[in-house]
Amino acid sequence: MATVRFPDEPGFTGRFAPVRLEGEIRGLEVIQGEVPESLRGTFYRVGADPAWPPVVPNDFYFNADGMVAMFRFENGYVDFRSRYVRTPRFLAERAARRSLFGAYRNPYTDDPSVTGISRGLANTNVYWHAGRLLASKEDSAPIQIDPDTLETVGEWTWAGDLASQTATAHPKIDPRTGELVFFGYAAKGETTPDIAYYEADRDGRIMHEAWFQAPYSSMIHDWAVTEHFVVFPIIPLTSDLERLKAGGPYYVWDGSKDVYLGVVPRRGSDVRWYRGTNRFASHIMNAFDDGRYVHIDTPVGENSAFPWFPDITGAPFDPDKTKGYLSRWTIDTMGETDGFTQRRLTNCSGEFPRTDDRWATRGYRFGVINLTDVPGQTPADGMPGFRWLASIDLATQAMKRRFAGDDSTVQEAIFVPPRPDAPHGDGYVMQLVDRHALARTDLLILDARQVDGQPVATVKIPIRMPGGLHGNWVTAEQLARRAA
Ligand code: V55
Ligand code: FE
Repeated sequence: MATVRFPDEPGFTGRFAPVRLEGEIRGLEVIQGEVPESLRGTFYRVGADPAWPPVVPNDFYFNADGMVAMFRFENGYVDFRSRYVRTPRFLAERAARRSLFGAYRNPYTDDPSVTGISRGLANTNVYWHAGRLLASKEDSAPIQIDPDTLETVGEWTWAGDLASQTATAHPKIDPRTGELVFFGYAAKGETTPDIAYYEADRDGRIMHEAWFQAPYSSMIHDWAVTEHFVVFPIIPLTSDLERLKAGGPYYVWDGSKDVYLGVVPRRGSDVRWYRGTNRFASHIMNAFDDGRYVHIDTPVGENSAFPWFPDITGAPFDPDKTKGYLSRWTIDTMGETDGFTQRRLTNCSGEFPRTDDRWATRGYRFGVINLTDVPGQTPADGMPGFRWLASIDLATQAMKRRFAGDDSTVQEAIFVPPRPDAPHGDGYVMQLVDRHALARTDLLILDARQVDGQPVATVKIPIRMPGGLHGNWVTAEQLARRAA
């Protein structure tokens, strides 16, 4: 009865088996190269790692507890820590030594003892703003954590000013102003079509709030922010309260619905919807505008890439249709029509696009992305997943690629500028590489101009780090300016 045992399902076995370990290693082993002494700061990332076996069958990692890991770079040393975010949900389940919360974002499947306790898992992103380190998931407010110890401080609602019930895990920081530009969807409760748009100033005070209604309720996982606009992509992973109450999936893929892009002027209160044919997109590499045209770079596929959200027609999941190709959407904000254009930028499918965030919201040239497919190349081990890191020069569309290696897959890469004023393109790309056959993880430090070359350094983490989602670099100077 008291046995802790994870289900014998693909999502919880082999390379996907939970690790659940919290710990510290001072001075990780560097197994290749040298860590530059000039690198001063911390790479924070979060993974979804279930603390307790799920109570529903075929659960998936979006519904698992957030495990934050940090890599602190100091004088050529790399110090590691990992710790679960102490969400109210984590603490309740820890006390009970079992899962009390049920299916993904479905409060109707919870143990009655946890009614009213936040379902947030803080498992999707960990970012820095106004001296605070925040772990976030899009169904709830973020959780502030201590940047040295990873201990949980508590829920952060912008000093109580967050009226939305949710806050995106993909806020953007405007590098010109230091403002945090963010939103909540399902902002009036699960499956509601309400969107709340916020801007917080560089000190973390909410200075702008505006409310909109989407054409239909859907996952709004990422969005675009430019100097003059914000854009909400409505992609038909749709939600429905009656289905949720009946125990159905939170999202289904509806291939009959159009895509909408809701464009709002920065700090504005009016939305204009642009419409396009059915397609899937999730993460945005970057976006920028010239006052009239808004350009958004994002991988675009035919169907949803998430196998655990079923097709509304019952059609089986088709991996070929999920392949996403980095593309540029362009919206004419002064045009007569309500359409937008799409131009494909690569013939390799991939996801987890990032740029150097010093160029977020503005015209930029370089990005990185993880690839699942490269035409003409089939890894000998046949393992699916993200097998390559690629850098792309958007001026020439030239790509540089590095294969992760046998039995290896890659997690999201981040850009690390060597100095605040370094030119665009200079610096490092850091990436965790899962070594499945060895049951460990490598942290690669790459030259951003030559991601296909020999790494600057390879740091060994002697454990697996499953469920990796997003992360960010925080400089030593930022860490020194933490909020009280
Ligand atoms: C995503 C991840 C989530 C989620 C919704 O990658 C979307 C997309 C880790 O949780 O709840
Ligand atoms: Fe994401």
